[in-house]
Amino acid sequence: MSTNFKAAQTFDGQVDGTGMRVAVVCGRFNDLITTRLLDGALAGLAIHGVKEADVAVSWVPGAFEIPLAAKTFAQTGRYDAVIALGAVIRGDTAHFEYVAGPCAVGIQEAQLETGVPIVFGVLTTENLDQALERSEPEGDNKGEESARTAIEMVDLLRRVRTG
Ligand code: INI
Repeated sequence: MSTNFKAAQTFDGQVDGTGMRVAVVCGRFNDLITTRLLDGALAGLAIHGVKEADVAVSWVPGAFEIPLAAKTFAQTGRYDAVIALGAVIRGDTAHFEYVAGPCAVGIQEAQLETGVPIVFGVLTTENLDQALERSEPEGDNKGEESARTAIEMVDLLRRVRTG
């Protein structure tokens, strides 16, 4: 007999986060952008049923610090998912490579090691305009997308773990 886990997944953004507890780790660097991502994530969680009291928001200096903070939240066992938000903008600094790559790799390692979904809601863009386009208050917003991803992954993993 096959089990259709796909039935639990949706492709139209309809996810249900009722009862889920979520930690959000947000980078302060480029906070013009990251506050927009945070607003999007909080709105997305609320729209999909996650209670404000079940959301913990924490700020870190920049994207480089996100993996450690996210992993620490995941290890507590108090959160079903962690959403990592940040903005790494290439501009004309070579620092980009040293921040964006380790941030992505660190987040992936942290979620694989802890078994807790940690969503990569970190924008990596060439310039500020691109970052603004991906953090629209009423349109395309990586934070809002990350909220849906977190809920979908929690739901999927629960179904897989309980058979
Ligand atoms: N941090 C970011 O979140 N985005 C950036 O674009 C960025 N740049 O370009 O330097 C950045 N640097 C800071 C870094 O994340 C650390 O906070 C810092 O190096 C201290 O560890």
